[in-house]
Amino acid sequence: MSITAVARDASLESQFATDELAAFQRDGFIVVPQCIQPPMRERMLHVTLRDVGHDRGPVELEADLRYPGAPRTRMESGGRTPRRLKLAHSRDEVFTEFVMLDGLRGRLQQILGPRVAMPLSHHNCIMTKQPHFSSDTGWHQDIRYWSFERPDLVSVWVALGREDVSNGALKLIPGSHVPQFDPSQFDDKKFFRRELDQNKEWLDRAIQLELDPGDVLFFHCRLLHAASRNFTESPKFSVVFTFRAQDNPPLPGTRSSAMPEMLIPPL
Ligand SMILES: O=C(O)CCC(=O)C(=O)O
Repeated sequence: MSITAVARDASLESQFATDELAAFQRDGFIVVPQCIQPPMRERMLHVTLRDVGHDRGPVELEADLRYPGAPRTRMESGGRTPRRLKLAHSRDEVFTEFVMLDGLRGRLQQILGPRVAMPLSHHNCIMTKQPHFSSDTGWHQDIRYWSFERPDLVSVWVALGREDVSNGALKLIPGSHVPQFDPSQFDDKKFFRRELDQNKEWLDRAIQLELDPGDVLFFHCRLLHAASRNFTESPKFSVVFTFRAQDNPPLPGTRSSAMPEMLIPPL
């Protein structure tokens, strides 16, 4: 299948066209090429390079998750390789500027309704894929460890550089945000089981995403996605935030309600 993508100068627009919104509802994702302009992307990259490798701010290490390809302990070679710089929003005001962009707020309001919030407890990170020590992420839905009244959140993924199969760009299964999968279709870590025939029907529909610097992917929290490790000699960086409708609050006493949220002023 071809990826539905916005073709105009998307950074100057604040809305999806009708067919673009329909594509998001149908596929569970849409890419807005060049959704942010180069100066904002460069500032995000500057913050990333300032913090990565300097143990600045909270970091998730590849060795902590031990996905295939990751160092098995923090002590071995590559054991300090970061996987995500957490709490991205607190690292620089450029991220508030990003969230306040008309082109982001307007599009999120079309998907989620007029009042939008950004939970700081999920994503809110700069994903990194480093040469040699990055890992493969299995097929999963982001909602698997999130707890909200409705499983209806949207994440926004900003490519700070080129992303393709060589450096571990996302793979997506269009339309997989719609069905109610049975829990038995997932393993004990809530990864979609590749060996089941009923799952293969879905896995056969997977597409490989390619993003250019400044492109923004909007994707639904139930969309099945995966990614390989980075096979190149250059790191890959992506900024990721998650949004919900204000009338879809986190369930009390869960990880999803453990941190404050940013309420986004309507456009
Ligand atoms: O870039 C990757 O490996 C996948 C990241 C991802 O899907 C996630 O953290 O939820």
